[in-house]
Amino acid sequence: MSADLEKKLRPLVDAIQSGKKITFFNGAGVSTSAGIPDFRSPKTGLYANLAKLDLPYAEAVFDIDYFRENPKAFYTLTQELYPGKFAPTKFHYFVKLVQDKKLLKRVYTQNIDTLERLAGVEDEYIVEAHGSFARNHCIDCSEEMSTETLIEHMNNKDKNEGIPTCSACKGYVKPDIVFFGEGLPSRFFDLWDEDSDEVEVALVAGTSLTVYPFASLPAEVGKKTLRVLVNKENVGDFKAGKRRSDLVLLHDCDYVAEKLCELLNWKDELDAYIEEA
Ligand code: CNA
Repeated sequence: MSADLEKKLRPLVDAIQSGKKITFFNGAGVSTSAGIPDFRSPKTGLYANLAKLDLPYAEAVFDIDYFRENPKAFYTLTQELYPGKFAPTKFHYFVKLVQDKKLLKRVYTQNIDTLERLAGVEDEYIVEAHGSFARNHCIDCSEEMSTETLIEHMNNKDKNEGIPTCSACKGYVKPDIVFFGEGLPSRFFDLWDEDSDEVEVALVAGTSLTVYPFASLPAEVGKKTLRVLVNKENVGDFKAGKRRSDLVLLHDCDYVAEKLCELLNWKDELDAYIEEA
């Protein structure tokens, strides 16, 4: 490890060793090494690779008004991204290790891939700010559709071109992931009300901090909070509202998780979680 990174990590290592709890704020960058593309990385990001869907603009694939008119783009993409095809990364297992050390406060995640759950992080700690694929509802009458039925509809290309349709009203069915133009789950607001004053260490990882209201969370933590950014580029309030105590680590998420574990003497446990998976 470079001496520079080790020196930069020191305040975080000290905070963890003194028993401070970590609140994670995760984005798509924590899952790219699992093989799930993020949105905005140039060349590899989803938005750079949506040409085949013939969209009027890239974000339309996750826009509720566009979905009402043309659900096919979303379902074409969903075939590639559907949970079950991907395994958690080193970074996800680091979060689980923090939980098992009783040092986890919460994991706010923008991701819809459920990899925090798959790594073994418990429900009570997870806030899926942008929902997940776990449940599905009709966008017209709100009737629920089971995941098994949704997958059956998706796989049956002869019926409605594989687009899941409500048995009650024939409206389109969509997984409960939050689209542009939709509200976030109440759990996000309720828990942030409880947690925002109690964040000791804010570890923000793999996010461009461009989607609100999630993007504003790191700016809302108290002045005594140690804020850490692990990302390939400097973003959001780490750039616009930089605090003197901020740690900005412009590195790969898995790399930082591994180096942190080395400094904490947790490396064997991290490796064991990954081997057992
Ligand atoms: P984004 O806007 O694509 O930004 C990702 C950020 O992560 C960028 O700043 C990258 O530089 C950075 N990055 C990428 N790979 C790594 C890495 N290995 N190590 C460190 N940094 C890395 O994604 P956001 O999460 O900020 O945007 C919010 C959207 C993305 C949410 O609504 C998500 O639902 C949505 N999304 C989720 C997934 C998923 O569930 N895995 C995948 C793609 C998009």
